[in-house]
Amino acid sequence: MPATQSAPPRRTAATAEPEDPLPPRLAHLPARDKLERLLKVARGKKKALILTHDNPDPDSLAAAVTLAHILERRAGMEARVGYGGIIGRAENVAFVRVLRLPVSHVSQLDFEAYDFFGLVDTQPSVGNHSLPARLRADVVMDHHPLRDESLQAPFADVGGDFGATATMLVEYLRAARLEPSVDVATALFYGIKADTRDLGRETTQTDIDSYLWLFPRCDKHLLGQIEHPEVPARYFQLFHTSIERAKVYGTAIITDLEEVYSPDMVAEIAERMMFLDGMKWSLAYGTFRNQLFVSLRVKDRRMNAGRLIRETCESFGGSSGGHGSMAGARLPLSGKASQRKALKRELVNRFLKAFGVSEQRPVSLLAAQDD
Ligand SMILES: [Mn+2]
Repeated sequence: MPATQSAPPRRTAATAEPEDPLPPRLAHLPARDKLERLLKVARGKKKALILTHDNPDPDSLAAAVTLAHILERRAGMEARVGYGGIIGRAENVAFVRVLRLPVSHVSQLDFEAYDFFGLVDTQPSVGNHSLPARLRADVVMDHHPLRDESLQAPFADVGGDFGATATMLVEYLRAARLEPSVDVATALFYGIKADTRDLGRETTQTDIDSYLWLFPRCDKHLLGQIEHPEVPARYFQLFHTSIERAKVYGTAIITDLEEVYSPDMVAEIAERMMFLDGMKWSLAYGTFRNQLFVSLRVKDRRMNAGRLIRETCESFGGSSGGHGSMAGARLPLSGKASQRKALKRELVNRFLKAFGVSEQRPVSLLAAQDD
């Protein structure tokens, strides 16, 4: 991705004090150099809090736990991992339980007790994390496309050729000559596996190298417990609802899930619906705690799901993020039921237009004909 390499970091007069220069872009430096810079930024700090994005996925959790581990072992800090939202998908619940990952909900943490903050698999300006606005992230590590604001962090390793943030952390681990525990190795392995869908989606050679390095170090039995978890009855109930409500518009499938028991179910269903024959677009949305969660999947390689969702949802407020083939947004919902309904209708219309199928008559998935 040379696009992230060429332009020097933007700086304004206000941020250009000589004692506080913006750090260089790190994505393409050798891991040893990046590690050295990381440890330099951590020097003199005592307690680190590493945050995942809200409603964290395995990639985010594995990366956060590994960064905390590196800071403890190589920077002599005390480090904890926190997350906002909920861990909802059955696989992700099993992931945290089976691997006994030391992660805490932000409601259990006192931000004042820390003097060092990290964000992984997200960036300060993305908005899908729980770092209070008054606090600055000291470290940002994320494989998603760089947001310029991230360069204001003392240490920002963002972008680069990685299908998962876990892949980036494997490089740091190796540069630090740290041998991960079986639990951490399994977490990283599953993080890469899940984010790249078994190395079949937006995967680079670095992901494959990390995956192979982790393979002999991880516990396949535990992995099996994570990948094939027991699920609650409401999981099937929600799937039932989603199949009943899904509508096909030519090459797009759109699913209104109403209330969901966990925001990441929206992503799971968008993903599953994409499997329908002939689909190029899958959009699912559902409400959780007064927010509308939107998830988009795109098969067309020329399209960028992250950009599309940002452009489509921007004016609704809230936050959005994503990359080539997958993206998500969460929008604040307020007002009366009729206003919420109108917002959803407007949202769907915008997407139909973006998909180029606004002229198509919708067909219920249950009535759709196979070719
Ligand atoms: Mn990720």
